[in-house]
Amino acid sequence: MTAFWGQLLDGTDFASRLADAGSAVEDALDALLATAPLAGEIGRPERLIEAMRYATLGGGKRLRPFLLIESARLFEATGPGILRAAAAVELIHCYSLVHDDLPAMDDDDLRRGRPTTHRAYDEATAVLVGDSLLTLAFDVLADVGTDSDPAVRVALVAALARAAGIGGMAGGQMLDLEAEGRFAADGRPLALNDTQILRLQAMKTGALLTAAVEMGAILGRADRRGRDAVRTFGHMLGQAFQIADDLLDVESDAATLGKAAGKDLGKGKATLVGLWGVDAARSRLATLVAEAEDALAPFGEPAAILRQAARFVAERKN
Ligand code: GRG
Repeated sequence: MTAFWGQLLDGTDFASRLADAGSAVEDALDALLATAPLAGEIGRPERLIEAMRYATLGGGKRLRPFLLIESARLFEATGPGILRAAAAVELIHCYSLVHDDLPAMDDDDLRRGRPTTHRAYDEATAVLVGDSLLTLAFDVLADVGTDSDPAVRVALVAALARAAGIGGMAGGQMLDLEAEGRFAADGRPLALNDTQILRLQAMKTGALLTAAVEMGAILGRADRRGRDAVRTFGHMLGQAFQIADDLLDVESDAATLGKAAGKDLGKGKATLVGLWGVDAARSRLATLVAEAEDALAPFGEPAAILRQAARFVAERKN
């Protein structure tokens, strides 16, 4: 951890800092997904742990862990708990991708440039992979190795639970499925207005990104103002991330994205790009990046890397 932290402090450019965070989190995830059971566990079935590793290791931008690490750094947090919390957020993200790809949800064959977990294994295993990644995330946060202060551990658990559950990601996914018209008598997509789309996306995508920066602030014992400032940043970043994602779905291809492209239109999915058109969505994206950067103004230069993250989110190609 100390070596990693020193490396991170030395890094000057965004890409190398993102890569360093990604490889440190990869190592942390690798250790958490070891085959040997933890104290209190009876056993780790070989097929399940292998599929969990497949779903988690060796892919993805690791954006959420990066945000957590950089937020923790902004608030001068130190210690191994930062990487553990970063890994916990990525475990939740990976679970959501595995379940989202299932035939009962988005029914996708490709994720992170390779077969989705239910294609590489089977549906029942993929359901259990998601369940086990979700559970492991909270196990990691609850463990004393994450922070010696139980109040901090509880605050981390609460922030992640609220972001991932009924009022956040899982709830947003429900709204998304409803918007596709799945539960409508005529099966037709619902015509959502922009307020409804923003709410759906804030829950489905924004909540976890916001939790990542908030958890960094919790580890750094930030005061209420600091925590609110990074939450505002996360909220703007989440909107920007989703608009960029929707633009990529329209303008990119599966080879670049590592997942299917053009799906939103095919399903009549409610997106701001669909509602406003590409040009207006692009202009809103630029405004959101500026708003995300503004939210960090009180922190000055130490927040430069998070401001760059907002630009990265808007300009990314996958
Ligand atoms: C199944 C509970 C449940 C929730 C699913 C995350 C999610 C909610 C759905 C994924 C589908 C999707 C494309 C959502 C839009 C934004 C998103 C989360 C994209 C994937 O995140 P990236 O680009 O992925 O950070 P990598 O692979 O880089 O980690």
